Amino acid sequence: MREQLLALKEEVSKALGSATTDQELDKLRTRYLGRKGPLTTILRGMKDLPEQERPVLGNLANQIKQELTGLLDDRREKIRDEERIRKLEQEQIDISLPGRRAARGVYHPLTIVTREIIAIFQGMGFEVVEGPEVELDFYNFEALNFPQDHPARDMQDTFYVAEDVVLRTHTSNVQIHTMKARTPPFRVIAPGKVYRCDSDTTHSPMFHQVEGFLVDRDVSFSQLKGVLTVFCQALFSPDVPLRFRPSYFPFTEPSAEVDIGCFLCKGTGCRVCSQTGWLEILGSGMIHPEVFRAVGYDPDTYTGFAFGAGIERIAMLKYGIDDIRLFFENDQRFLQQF
Ligand code: 2NM
Repeated sequence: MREQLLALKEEVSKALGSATTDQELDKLRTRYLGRKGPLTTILRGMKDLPEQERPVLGNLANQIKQELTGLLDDRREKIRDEERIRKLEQEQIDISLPGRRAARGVYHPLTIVTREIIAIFQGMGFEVVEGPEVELDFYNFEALNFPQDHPARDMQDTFYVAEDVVLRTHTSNVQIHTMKARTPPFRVIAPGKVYRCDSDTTHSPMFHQVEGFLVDRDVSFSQLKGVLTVFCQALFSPDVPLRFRPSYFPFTEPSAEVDIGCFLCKGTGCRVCSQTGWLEILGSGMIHPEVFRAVGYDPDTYTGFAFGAGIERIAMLKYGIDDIRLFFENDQRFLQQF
């Protein structure tokens, strides 16, 4: 039995040495040290031994069982260490590899155009002022000399929030706030979001405008022409053809729209300029005396001019974009082009 035990120890030690996985070790444990294994059988056979041999062999058997259990645990530990090292080596990070470049953002075309417009007017001494997009009827219509029954006030054209609260339909509300809060002279531009019930390839229910105005004593129409001429030349080109065409707005008198020569057909007439050879860029005029009265200014003391332009329209003309909705879909293939 002693030889049997020693041979078993030898056999198991060898088998353990060649095991390479946790699962193999589990199998060996069941096979040799389990309830149906040879060691258990030997230990069970102890009772048939002569009395004086029992303690010695019993001791040996228990000692071998302990040794083998220890060996098994050591082997398991070693396999796990090796596995861990193998994994660490496999997962090693090559810090010499070039990194993946972070995607670089670009400015939205409307941001580019808005900033360009702002910079041009800042160059002529205008300051930027912002105002609320949710506005009282007074600031959006009443103070701007829109009659009670003006079609722009129609629910078909204006988003109403309440009976006398609207989403502003132009940024002229900023002019009213500014005039009420300050004393002339001043020159201000108001860029921002505006809202109208309208939606097709050239109209969006939310779009952007920049309006500007200048108030002082003895402001003349030729000063309006000078400022808007400088603006158009800076925005488009120094030799862009310009035309001031009589128009009508409730808040200005006289009023004029500013056209530039169509840069696509050079004035001969095409689809973009509807065969006129001209593109409408700005609305403008001398501030109406009624607007001054509404903000508490004496129209015999103060004079001024104002103007407004749609930023999407200018961006569409500048970049040759034919659908306004492209600005608001945020398709990277579109946005990355500017
Ligand atoms: C335009 C065209 C013409 C305008 C007028 C005023 C105010 F408040 F001073 F009367 N603000 N903006 C104006 C004038 C706006 O946009 C097409």
